[in-house]
Amino acid sequence: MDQQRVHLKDYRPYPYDLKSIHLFFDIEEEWVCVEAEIHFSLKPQWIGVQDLQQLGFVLHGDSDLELLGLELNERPLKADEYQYSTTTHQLTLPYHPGFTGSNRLKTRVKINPSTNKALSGLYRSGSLLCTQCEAEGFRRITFFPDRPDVLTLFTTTIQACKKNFPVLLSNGHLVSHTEHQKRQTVTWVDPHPKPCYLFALVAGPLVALEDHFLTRSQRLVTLKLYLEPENWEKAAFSLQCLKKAMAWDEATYDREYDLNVYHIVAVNDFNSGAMENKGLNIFNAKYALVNPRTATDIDYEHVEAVIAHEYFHNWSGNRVTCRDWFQLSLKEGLTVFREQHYMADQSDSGISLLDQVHFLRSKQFAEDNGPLAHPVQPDSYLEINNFYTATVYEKGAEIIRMLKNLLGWTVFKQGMNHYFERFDGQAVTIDDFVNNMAEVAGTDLSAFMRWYKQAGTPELHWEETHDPNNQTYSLTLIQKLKDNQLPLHIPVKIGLLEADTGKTLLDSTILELKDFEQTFNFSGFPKKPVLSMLREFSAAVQLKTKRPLKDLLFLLKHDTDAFNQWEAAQTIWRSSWECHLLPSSKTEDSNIDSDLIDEIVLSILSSSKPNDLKSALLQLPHLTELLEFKPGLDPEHGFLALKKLKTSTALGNEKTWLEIYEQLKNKHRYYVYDHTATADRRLQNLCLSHLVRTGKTNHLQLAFEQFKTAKDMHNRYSALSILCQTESSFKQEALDAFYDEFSTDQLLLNKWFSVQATAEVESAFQTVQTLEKHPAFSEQVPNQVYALILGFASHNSWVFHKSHQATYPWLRSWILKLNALNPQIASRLTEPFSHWQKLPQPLQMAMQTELRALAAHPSLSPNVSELVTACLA
Ligand code: HT7
Ligand code: ZN
Repeated sequence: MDQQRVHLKDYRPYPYDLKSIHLFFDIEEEWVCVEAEIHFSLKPQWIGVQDLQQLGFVLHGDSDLELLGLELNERPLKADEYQYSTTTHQLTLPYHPGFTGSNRLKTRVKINPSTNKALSGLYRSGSLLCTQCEAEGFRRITFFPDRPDVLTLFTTTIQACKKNFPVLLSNGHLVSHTEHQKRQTVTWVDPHPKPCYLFALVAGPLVALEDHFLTRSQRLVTLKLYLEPENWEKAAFSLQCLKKAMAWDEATYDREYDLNVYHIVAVNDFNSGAMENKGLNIFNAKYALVNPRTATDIDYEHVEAVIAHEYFHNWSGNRVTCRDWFQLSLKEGLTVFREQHYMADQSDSGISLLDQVHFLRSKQFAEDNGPLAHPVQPDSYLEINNFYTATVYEKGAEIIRMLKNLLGWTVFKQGMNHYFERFDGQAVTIDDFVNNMAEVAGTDLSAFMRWYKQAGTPELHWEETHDPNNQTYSLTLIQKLKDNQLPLHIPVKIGLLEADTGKTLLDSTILELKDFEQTFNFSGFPKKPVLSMLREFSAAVQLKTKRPLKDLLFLLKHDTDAFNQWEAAQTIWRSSWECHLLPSSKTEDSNIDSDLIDEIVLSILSSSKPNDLKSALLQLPHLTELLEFKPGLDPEHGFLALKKLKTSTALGNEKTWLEIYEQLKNKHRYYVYDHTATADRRLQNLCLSHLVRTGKTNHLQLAFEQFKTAKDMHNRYSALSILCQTESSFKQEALDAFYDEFSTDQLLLNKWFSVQATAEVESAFQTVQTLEKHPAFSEQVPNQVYALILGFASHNSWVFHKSHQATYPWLRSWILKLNALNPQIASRLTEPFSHWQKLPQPLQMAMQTELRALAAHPSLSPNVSELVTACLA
């Protein structure tokens, strides 16, 4: 089917009010019959407008719906009383004067969840049936106006065999449960009007862990995490996180939960991370199920963040929702921001900001700088599922953080409260959000609004002058944007330090850059101070002005701002990598020799900084990030230079790495997920990875020992992944042992695939090709495809490009395989081909060949087609 492009400018309000929908699901083994009873009437404001004849009652559907019956106000409709388009799958009831009153449309359709491999709509995951309706999955369940601005009250009745489907869930409160012979029937009522993308249903053999939360207005909420019985021991942490997030949202944003129940279900087959369906979140098991035996610190952190994220959506997304999908960042950017705010509040080391900036720069900046760049609010799309991007999510969150920086927390919070109260129960726009903030703050945010509309990462340059006679320091800030773009409103937080001592001369101050160029003057500076720039990464910009090495070393040592320390360290690592890249040419920073690097490493390790900050400062950039800085560089050269840097860093401080490793190794007797313990483990394993990079057998032995003796998965998996970066015999032994012990655990099996796919060793591609035929691997399980196929193509740049003659066609064949099965996953797999402009020849040409071959494919899904077309444009 030729899917039509959707344009923001074409938005028209929906002419009908939907008072309610009552859904009846009759679940059988091979099919599900869905009956929907919709109460509708023409909105009063449409009565009297001229083209009433064009105001048919339009419902979306899908090719997989088998229409069994259609009744309007109890009367079956004849074939000529409605229109059904076999291309758009829309069902239209032509306008009738009776539509101004109250009407009841009843539809009956049959669907088959077992053949639904796209995992959108109602589908089977093992022995469970579950739904995913965002963005446009509800139309695969029943005919309905599947657009976020159509809100209605949902009642859901489900009937199924008790034995196969002992648990039957939907949104809201359970109001009835009856049993008849082998079948049972339940009815759920959701008292809050919602768009259909928030509808959910789950049926199957699940067990539940239960807890309670008392809201600040004394409402007792029952919390339940439903999971398959074999995962029972992985449930507790998520509920703890949920309670913490609920309390935090009350304390920080005055947001209280609004139902008597909050249900979460963990499923194995899921296209993304989790879904915020009202009162019934559905989670990819990876983001809900952890325990020390099976999960790493990163897994725990992800669970904490995703549980909070989905919970926060209850207000930012569910109570106040989006008018149309062009407003996606209204809920996603805002909710990522709230999640990041929450995560930052969990510890005081500031490390979560560094992880956040690292992710933004490596993922979103790259996206913004390539053929898939798009504004946070795009003007048009072909397939909305392609817009669940780092730009909409992460840049969207950065925009909110900038707004907070500009307004200050107190005013920002007033604005948020006003937004939630004013728009409660409505479907609104990003403009509504920003205008509301401007109104509350009494300020003009029109230039700020451009952040949403202009694609690309702004460049920030600066020039400084010092006049000792007048004792003034002047800073000129310059923003550079794409051609024809208008200047953005950018909050630039700076500090000034005394050059001799590092003492603070000017505390953190926000400079508001609104023009292309602005100069800010500071008086009372007899000597030139050292600038601490863009503190806390106060704006999502690329810092372009190069700093001399002496400034970087100064900031690393003296700046109190963690971002500036980290930025200085990253710049030093990059320069050092460049020196290894061009050993003979004299660069400005050719004095970054290995002795200096060793000194820097030693000074960080022996400083009093917290262990997580030490680890972040000492983390060498990944090859993919470095390649972004050097367009046209052969990845092979980049890889070899990085390898030299890694080896010299490892050897230069071998004794210290070992000492710290030994100190930390036995520091924690039991696994606890807390700030100190995770920081210690981060540094411990960083030391281990350096030790193993020396190539010495005794250090390999250490890693193997850690693998064998660690009681928790974090240290176990860290050792395994370190070993996998080598060709030692320990590697295979460890991999085999891991498989033998954990192959029955879906999540650990994914780790086993991923650790091999991402290992930067010559044999990685052959290994991946062997693993894709492994009996435990299934292309129908998104987590496995992400772990093995995307793990290799997007996180193993060296081998992926090195063996391009084989790997590029291989990726194309995977995209096509998934294209037929699950187009959302297929489009995710296309992403590695979007970086071709950064590559040298002949890699560029080879990637273009694959993109053209994809474009020529006769049955390409809109998902893949949209990305391929953009890449080739
Ligand atoms: N709001 C959710 C988005 C989502 C999704 C989108 C497309 C296809 C499948 C999906 N599953 C979940 C998740 C979130 O951001 O909270
Ligand atoms: Zn979200």
